[in-house]
Amino acid sequence: MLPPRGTAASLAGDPARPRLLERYARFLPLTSATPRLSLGEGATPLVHAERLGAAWGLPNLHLKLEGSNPTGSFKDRGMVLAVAKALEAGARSIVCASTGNTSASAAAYGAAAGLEVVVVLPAGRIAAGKLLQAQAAGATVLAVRGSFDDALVAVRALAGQDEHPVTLVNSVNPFRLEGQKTAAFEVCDDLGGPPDVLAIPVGNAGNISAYWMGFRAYHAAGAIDRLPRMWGFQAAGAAPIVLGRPVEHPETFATAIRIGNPASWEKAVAARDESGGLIEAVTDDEIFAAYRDVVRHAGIFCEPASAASLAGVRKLRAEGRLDPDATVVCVLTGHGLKDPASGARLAAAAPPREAEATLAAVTEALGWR
Ligand code: AN7
Repeated sequence: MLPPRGTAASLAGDPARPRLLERYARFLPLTSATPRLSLGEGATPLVHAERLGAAWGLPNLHLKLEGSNPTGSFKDRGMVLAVAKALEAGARSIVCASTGNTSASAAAYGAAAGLEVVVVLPAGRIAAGKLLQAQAAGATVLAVRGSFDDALVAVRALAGQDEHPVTLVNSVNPFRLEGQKTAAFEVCDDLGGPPDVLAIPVGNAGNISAYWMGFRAYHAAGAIDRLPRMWGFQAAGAAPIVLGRPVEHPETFATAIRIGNPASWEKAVAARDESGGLIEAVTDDEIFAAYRDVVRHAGIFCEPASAASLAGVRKLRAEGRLDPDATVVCVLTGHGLKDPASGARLAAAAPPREAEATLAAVTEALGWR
């Protein structure tokens, strides 16, 4: 027998790895009635990518590995809080639109909390691993004919009706950004201060807004004495903020950021302007090259959208717009295993060689003799 709805998963007490909600409790809107839900999100690695950085002329290049979260993306930081607050409010159902990762995260945290989960996805445009995650966790998957932007309009309406109360857990839910801002705290804690540049992919524009909230909160609390510049990167075929107008038919192989009308548009522009930063576009070819090179030269397999942050930093460094001594953190937002079809494009360059299982045949196949 399953325990009743609302009994949430939590971490066994390892003081070296506190729950995200407890580690940063003083910065989060928690009450004594908020369940301390956890699947082990947060405390993700910050890796100094020395070989990749040296190749790009950036010796202080660091990668924030958000693919190390429980469902393989940064979405878990915000989802844990959004679902905990939904439980606190007595919700029974949650719903989201998604390009894939939000739905995977909502499905997992909703399952742990015993909630009904409905995910609305643009049909045929979700990376295979993400779709499978939502299905495996028992979410109701609704594939709509349209874009992510169309799906978001639909779920906002669904969450606004009274007949079947349902909590919206897209990033228009304020608890999502509150949870996601914890990544900025971790970056500062691990570096011993803020980076000079925080580079991040931009889709619905929630994450860049959340990081900026986090840096400002840490600054206001005296935990850091200056603020980083926020550098956001959109895919060239889905770059509404760069163009200054919505894109009706966004297109990029980085499906996570195939978004034409971001919900957090104004917040992202404010993060850019208040930090003295920028939001620019990178082409699919530039994204693919970074996606390939970060796994080849840093051993980190991220998903294509994540590599937009790297592609942008590489391009701006090559254009002489980034000081070589700068401390740069690129946020790698999701794990490479989520998108096997894109991974197959990397694998195609290195097909397996076949050989009999003998020393002679194996050395021959390797070309070692
Ligand atoms: C890997 O899952 O929008 O700018 O519905 O999955 O905060 O939207 C995902 C976005 C970057 C962009 N990297 O972040 C969704 C969704 C990855 C992502 C982004 C997403 P936002």
